[in-house]
Amino acid sequence: MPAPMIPTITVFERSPDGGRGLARDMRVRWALEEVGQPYEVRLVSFAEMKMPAHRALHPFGQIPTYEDGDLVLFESGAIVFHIAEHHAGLLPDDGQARARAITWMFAALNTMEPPILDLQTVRFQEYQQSWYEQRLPLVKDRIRDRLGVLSSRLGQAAWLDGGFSAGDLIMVSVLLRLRGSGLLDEYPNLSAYVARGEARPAYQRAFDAQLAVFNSQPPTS
Ligand code: GTB
Repeated sequence: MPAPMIPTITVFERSPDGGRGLARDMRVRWALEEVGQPYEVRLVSFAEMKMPAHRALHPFGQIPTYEDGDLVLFESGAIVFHIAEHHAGLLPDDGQARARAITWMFAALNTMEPPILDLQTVRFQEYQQSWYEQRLPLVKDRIRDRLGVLSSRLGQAAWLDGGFSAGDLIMVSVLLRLRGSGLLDEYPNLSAYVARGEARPAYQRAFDAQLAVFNSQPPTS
């Protein structure tokens, strides 16, 4: 019997998040840990990401990528979906529940993540603009609109639709980007939801693995 393939993912050689697990390889690692699939990691520098060899895997020259035999994927959502489709544990068996879990994955990526990314753009790239002070509260309010709806929908449930699913995995990963903004603290049930995600053993293993990569790199001078 041939040995099972071990997928390889690419991750930042030195993540700009300082090992806080905010880069998008974290959601892929988490999914692989949830389903018990071992994986290998290839570290890439910012320069390597833009070179032809990496662009052959990821046209936009980013991380993460996923290679499993002949299959090459990019886009963290697509990678997590692929993992969830090919292993038990991240999508329900019931067809309708499965479709709803997939819907939550898209909601996290298409509805929640864009305004959250806007906030990062404003804070880290636009802070010297004359209109920064005017734009910041507008962007924060757009996030509050989304968080308010999500908070009402979640209520006191542990997860978005029954048991933990890939929808929760992506949603928690997206909401984690708000840490430090104070916005999540305005919605105690969402803060507790994110904490529940982080407390999962698979999340912890994924977090420790990405932190180990960060700590293995020599400090920049
Ligand atoms: N839509 C794609 C996906 O979901 O996979 C987006 C991929 C993406 O943005 N990758 C980023 C990247 O490769 C890393 S995660 N950037 C390098 C480049 O574009 O040249 C984004 C990220 C970066 C930094 C932090 N941080 O410092 O906290 C967090 C997240």
